[in-house]
Amino acid sequence: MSKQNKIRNDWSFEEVSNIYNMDILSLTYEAAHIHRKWHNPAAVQVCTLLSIKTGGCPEDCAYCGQAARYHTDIKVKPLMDIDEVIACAKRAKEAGSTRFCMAAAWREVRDNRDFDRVLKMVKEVNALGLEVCCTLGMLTSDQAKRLQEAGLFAYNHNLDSSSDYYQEIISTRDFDDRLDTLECVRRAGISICCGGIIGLGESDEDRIAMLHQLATMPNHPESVPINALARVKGTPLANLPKVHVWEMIRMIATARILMPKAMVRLSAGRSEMSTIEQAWCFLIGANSIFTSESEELLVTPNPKLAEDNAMFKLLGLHALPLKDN
Ligand code: SAM
Ligand code: DTB
Ligand code: SF4
Repeated sequence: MSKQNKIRNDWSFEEVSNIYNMDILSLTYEAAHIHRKWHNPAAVQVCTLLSIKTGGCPEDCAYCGQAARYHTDIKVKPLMDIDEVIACAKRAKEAGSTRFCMAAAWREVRDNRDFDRVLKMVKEVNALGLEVCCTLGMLTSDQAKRLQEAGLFAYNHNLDSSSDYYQEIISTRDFDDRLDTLECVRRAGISICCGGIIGLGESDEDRIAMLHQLATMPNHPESVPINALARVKGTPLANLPKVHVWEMIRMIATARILMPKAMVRLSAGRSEMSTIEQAWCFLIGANSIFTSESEELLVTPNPKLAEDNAMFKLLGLHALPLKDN
């Protein structure tokens, strides 16, 4: 059993690989042990996700149902009104969420009236006492600063995959663009939410490389979402095989061991997982889920609120309460 009592940023590729490749029961035991040392294992943060601008995105991310160039069944929706968003955030808070994440299908933020509207949304959601998170694509340092001043708590911008595999999945931007945005976010003093997706056809080495990159950042991301590919009809990856739950478990457990303090979020993929499978994820270190009123994450299915509440009750979990500030 590792005696990990401190945060490390100097993991070698080989160390990460050795953890990732442990036999599943030893990995489970080790990750569960570390999880219990750093977190209350009964507390799971509930984050509400809202797609504030849906579809019509100019990027070509091969996994994404919102890319304009693929023929998906998704309806394009313009940027939502502030009032609607705030009403949704209030309901989310009442339902036990402590984090509200607004996602826009944009390649990058532009300095226009839409951004001004998003800044107002951030301000108002922050005033509700929720952790407010956005994922809006690429940012400049000035835009990151304006978001921070409006009260943004966290910004989600995933590595998605290894730097090598990234170019197989996206051609309209490169991996370094992702890193540049993350740097702007960090410098603006915003908390970082950064993880990735598995099931894109990548190898185990790609997964290990992505985890290695996250775990060797000078400061670990405070939040690490692990997504299983949600296969969207019409996208180039629609016919790939379903991600097996053991693969999610391996990713989550390794992330938990490498980045003990981070919130590890069991993100896309839950609707295809049983309660027992999700329970295993909570056991080995996942301590957050995404919910949404629409029963869709952004454009793919997600469990119903009532199902999640029943699962929490059955597993003896509770929603992580708001921190007293
Ligand atoms: N447009 C912004 C961007 O790409 O950064 C924000 C929204 S995007 C939906 C946020 C993240 O969701 C992506 O980086 C990706 O990791 C994840 N994601 C998108 N589509 C997915 C899918 N079909 N299955 C699993 N994860 C997905
Ligand atoms: C993240 O890593 N996962 C969430 C959140 N960040 C924005 C979104 C997942 C999207 C899943 C597919 C969809 O519904 O479009
Ligand atoms: Fe656009 Fe984001 Fe989807 Fe890529 S993942 S196509 S940037 S919405």
